[in-house]
Amino acid sequence: MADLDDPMTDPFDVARLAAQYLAEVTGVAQHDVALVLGSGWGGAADLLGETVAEVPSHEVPGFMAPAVVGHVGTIRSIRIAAPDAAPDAPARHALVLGSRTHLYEGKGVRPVVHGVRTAAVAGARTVVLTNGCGGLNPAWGPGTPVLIRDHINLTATSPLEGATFVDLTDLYSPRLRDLARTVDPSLDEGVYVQFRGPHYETPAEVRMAGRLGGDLVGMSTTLEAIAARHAGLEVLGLSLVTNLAAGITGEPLSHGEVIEAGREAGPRISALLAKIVQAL
Ligand code: 8IG
Repeated sequence: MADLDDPMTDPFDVARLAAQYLAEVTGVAQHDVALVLGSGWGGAADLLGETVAEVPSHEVPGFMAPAVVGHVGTIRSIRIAAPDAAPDAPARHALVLGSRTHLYEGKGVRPVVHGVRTAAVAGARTVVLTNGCGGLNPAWGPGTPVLIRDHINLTATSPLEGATFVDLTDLYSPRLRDLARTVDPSLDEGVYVQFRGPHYETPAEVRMAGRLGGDLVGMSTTLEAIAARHAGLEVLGLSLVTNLAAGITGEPLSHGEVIEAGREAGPRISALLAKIVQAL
């Protein structure tokens, strides 16, 4: 079996196996859009449309079991409900990746981006990357969704191997950000800074992120966005601010607080995300 861990394996070969497996078990030959649901965003799947099939992630070639409590370990195929404005539009299908592998798990970069590569091979043209994160802007209280405008990758790594030079100008599609704002004109935008984690930042690191031009701090998304662009996907990034970043308020951060903010904001942001996907 093709193994992502083997440096001789082409990770796209494993993505092809995964996409083929998903097509077989879901009965959906082609998916149109993929979603990666991070902390707080899990409820969106139920609002998107009718679930056609649900598969435990670790049964799909190249996927790992989830490592974090509060993350859902399944991949779902969902028939996207037609938007009110176009009830007779042709059926579209979403591939919903309910768990992600994080760089901090120490399994390398390939597993981190395997989901978006699989989505690209499965036919997706668009990927929506969501996450829970810390916010630097005191006006963004816990529970505020923010569009990712750009990112700063502080992981010191890349999902691309060899001399693969990919343009990241407009990585986070201006077209899709505009479209999201047609659903909710109040959505703000920010620059997402990815740290490796799993520890949260020190207050000095948060100040550094701010001076570098960052607005949001987290432990995911940027490597997936790079891999998505490389694979030809148009990227929409949505962050849920679940906590103010370390040192902004002086209060300590807790994983419990993060989960609770996600739970509280869940129904509201899930409805927002479902409407955005229906409008894509
Ligand atoms: I949820 O404050 C969540 N994820 N790095 N910092 C980092 N990741 C996060 C944070 C945070 N909150």
